[in-house]
Amino acid sequence: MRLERLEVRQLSLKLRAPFETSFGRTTLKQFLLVSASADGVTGHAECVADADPYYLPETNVTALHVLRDFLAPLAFALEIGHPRELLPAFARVRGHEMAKAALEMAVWELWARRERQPLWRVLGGRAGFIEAGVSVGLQRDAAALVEAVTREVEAGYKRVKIKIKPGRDLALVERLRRHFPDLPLMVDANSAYTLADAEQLAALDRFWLMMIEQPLGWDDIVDHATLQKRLATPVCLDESIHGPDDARRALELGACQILNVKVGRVGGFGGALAVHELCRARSVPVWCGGMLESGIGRLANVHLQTLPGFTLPGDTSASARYFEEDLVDPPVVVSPQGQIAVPDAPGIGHEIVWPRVERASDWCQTWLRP
Ligand code: OSB
Ligand code: MG
Repeated sequence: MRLERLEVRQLSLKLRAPFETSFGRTTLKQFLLVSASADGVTGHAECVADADPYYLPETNVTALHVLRDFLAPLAFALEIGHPRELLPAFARVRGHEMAKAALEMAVWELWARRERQPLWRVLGGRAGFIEAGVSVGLQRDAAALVEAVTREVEAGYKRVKIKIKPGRDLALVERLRRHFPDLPLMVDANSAYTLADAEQLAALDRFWLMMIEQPLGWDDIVDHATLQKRLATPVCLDESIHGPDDARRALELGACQILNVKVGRVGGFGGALAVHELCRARSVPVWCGGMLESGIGRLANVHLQTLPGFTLPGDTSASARYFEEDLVDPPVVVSPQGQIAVPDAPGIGHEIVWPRVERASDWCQTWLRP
């Protein structure tokens, strides 16, 4: 298969409510949508870069630059025997995993549609359901947090993650634990602490959390290893892991006991499959993170989580938590039992509603194979 045409557009979708983490507050979800065409079939994927470099260094502008000037020419030159070949073909480009992933995932989606198979099948997963978890942003105060978590538990979510940062941690967790003693609960700090906070973080041990996600530096695995030795609570890495080599090094150092896999952070499905394999071989649990994706990226995450190593519920929740009107029809919904049905139609498996995509588009560029 040879790619004939690539289309990249930027979309802006208003979030129903601001999402706040230790690194900032998002009110508008602004992202690139990549469409790859060959043999009269088109595949689509969402880029998880943001407008700003506050989670990781890539932005929509760097992703556009790297896609247009480096990745698109490499992809057009490739005779594609399987989508697994994309990531190795991009190897000369260092970093820029989110840009790589967007193009690579669009080719996987195209591949699945061409074979008339759901994405889960070409990825090697299974049909059925996945367990949905939810990520609750920083709230105004403890009462608002209890209210927000109550709403999610009542909606059926089986695992709740809350965002924390210095000064908004122990007391909130303590309060939540009083209301929900048995709830599978975890916290995500998005790199808001340093090793100097080790004692404060160790105080979380008495709340039997499932894990603490990325407490220290966004690019660190050494300090996390030091911290993990001082904590009973498992550390989970997110920001620091950009592929199987990072995962292997982090596990060898003892920097974490659990890994968050975000396809966009590890260069695409090829990277995600490799991290998944590595962790499975070592019996290290993985789960699928989220980046406030629209239905297009959200469904890609649903399919990925049908792989056997995804033994913990991820951060994939219902479209309606974030968007008034999603770009896919039907939207992603969560059952009262806290599950999401895995679609069986080709590709991501739900229809993309193009008039909505057009309405949300800021601009669109088309590149043809030279
Ligand atoms: O650290 O997992 C994170 C959102 C944006 C950037 C980073 C993170 C998150 C989330 C939200 O936690 C997960 C979601 O619901 O998509
Ligand atoms: Mg995280």
